[in-house]
Amino acid sequence: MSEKLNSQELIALEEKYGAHNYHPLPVVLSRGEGPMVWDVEGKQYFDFLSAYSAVNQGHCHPKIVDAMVEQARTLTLTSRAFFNDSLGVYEKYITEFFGFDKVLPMNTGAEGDETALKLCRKWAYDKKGVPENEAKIIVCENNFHGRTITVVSMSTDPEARDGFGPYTPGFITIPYNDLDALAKALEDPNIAGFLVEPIQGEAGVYVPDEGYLSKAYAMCKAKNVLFIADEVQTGIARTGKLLACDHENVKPDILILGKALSGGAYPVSAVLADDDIMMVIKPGQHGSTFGGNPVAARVGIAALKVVKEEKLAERAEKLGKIFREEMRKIDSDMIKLVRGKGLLNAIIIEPKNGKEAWDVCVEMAKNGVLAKPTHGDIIRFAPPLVISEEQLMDAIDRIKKSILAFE
Ligand code: IF1
Repeated sequence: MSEKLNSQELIALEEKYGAHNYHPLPVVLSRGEGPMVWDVEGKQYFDFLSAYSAVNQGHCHPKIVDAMVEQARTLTLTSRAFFNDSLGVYEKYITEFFGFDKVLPMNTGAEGDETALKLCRKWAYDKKGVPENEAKIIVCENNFHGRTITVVSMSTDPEARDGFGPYTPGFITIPYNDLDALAKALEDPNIAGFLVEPIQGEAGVYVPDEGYLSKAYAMCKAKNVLFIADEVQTGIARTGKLLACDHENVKPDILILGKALSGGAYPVSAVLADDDIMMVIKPGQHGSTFGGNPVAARVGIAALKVVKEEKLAERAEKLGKIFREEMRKIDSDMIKLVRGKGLLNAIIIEPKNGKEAWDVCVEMAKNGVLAKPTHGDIIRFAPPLVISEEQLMDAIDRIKKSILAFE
């Protein structure tokens, strides 16, 4: 039996045997519970990334893990060649939970976005009368919808996109939070849909102006264009409402969910729509080996139940306000801006004495808080929504101490 490997040895294994498609902070985690994680040496951290908002219900939530283990011991996968006793129960639960006629179950967020793109194009040809192969979908600059070739074909981020051509055609890019640009793009009769993140997470928690979503939705309806909300990161209570679209009472024509749909226990994603859209996909036109498998179904139900039972949206709303207020009190010229909604927040870091966001994150890790910079100068803060107010204040003190260490 090999003795327990330490962090350095485990990092060396990933360095030698794993693709170098990430540059992680030098922290090796081995256990998680609620808002806390522990590294191999036993050091405890507040997790302020939540696996990019997949662990909203907290690490290893007992109700979610129990549901997963019980189903995993019973029946894990049937494929969709046959029915099973979990999928229909989950489909009823999730469609009633979010208020849509139907759901198409997939596994990852990117698959959810790809599914939404196929659904939108098919609807355009079958229902809107757009000429075959002419459908166009409007997307926003600085979007992030996943890593597949078609999804990065929509990206404006050279790091995500360059070197992977040739690209999928049929996308029109407009500035985010710009209704005039949307109005102009909507003049094209072959526009099938508008795919948008209600808050741009990867772009640095870019919150659009009040009214942007509801006005954009109305403009799409006026032009018979589908409004497609990618709530993979902003959904499932993260921004203080069940969905970020709920802040403006917008019901998207197509809703994409992922990440916290499983509480981080298992890959579960979903595309929801009403019959007039969903029924354009016929048997054999779309699918996935694991999509809608029994374990995903039971995990999805358990994860959504926790959101309601523990009032996670209300918690995110209340604690998010406290977080932004406390961040804005920090007396440091490194903090250029604090922005966010619910418990999806970010600070923009002004480099100081050659120190930047990465250095702040390394210092925070030393002080027991884990977060990671995006786009160089932005630190995103997204703790599990189960964090208590007392724990939040403790973590805020550690964040303050870390930032003031550079004064
Ligand atoms: C990575 C980013 C966040 C997403 C939205 C779809 C997907 C994501 C709005 C795809 C995924 C993840 C991917 C992960 C890091 C993380 C991320 F930094 F990449 F951009 F959260 F902002 N729509 N986001 O945020 O879902 O296929 O990954 O399940 O690729 O490094 P997925």
